[in-house]
Amino acid sequence: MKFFASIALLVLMASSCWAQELNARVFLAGKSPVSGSLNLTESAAAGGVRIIGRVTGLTPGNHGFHVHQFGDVFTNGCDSTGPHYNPRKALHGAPHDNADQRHAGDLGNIVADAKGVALINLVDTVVSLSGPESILGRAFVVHAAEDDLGRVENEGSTKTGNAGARLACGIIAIVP
Ligand SMILES: *[C@@H]1O[C@H](CO)[C@@H](O)[C@H](O)[C@H]1NC(C)=O
Ligand SMILES: [Cu+2]
Ligand SMILES: [Zn+2]
Repeated sequence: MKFFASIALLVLMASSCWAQELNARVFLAGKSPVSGSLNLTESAAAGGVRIIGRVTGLTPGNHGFHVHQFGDVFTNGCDSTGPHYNPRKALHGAPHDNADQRHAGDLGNIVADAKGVALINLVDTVVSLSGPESILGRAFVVHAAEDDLGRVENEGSTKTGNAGARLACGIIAIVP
């Protein structure tokens, strides 16, 4: 009996370890009326990081949505968060491009409705909340213009997707 009990305990411990989730939260704000929040969960079950969020105060349509390199929203607001987070020295791309053909931070566009509200619910398989390419402590940025996903023939497209001004941003923080 004791033997089976300890096996059961081991299995329980192992499965709670595998089932471990990592959570993070982001509050988006800036000099514009745009604001919002994001909840991030990394789990094996999701196959990556699920991002659930709501952003308000946008103009209707597509807005570039990225993880930028630094969580520095202090020096000069969203402008001091640096370039798109790019640990693999890739060109700018789309979320569905493979990991070596996009910036890790390239999450494409969020879409605002006629009232300027964008609801986000996506899973990304490139960003992570753990390991050497973790995005914790970096920042999300929401842009004024549409991200062209690196598909247009100009220099801006391969760097930023021509997504324009940074309307709101927020540091990616660990939560329970
Ligand atoms: C994020 O999670 C918090 C806490 O559970 C919840 O109150 C909030 O509504 C969530 N945000 C979104 C955008 O779903
Ligand atoms: Cu950006
Ligand atoms: Zn990029």
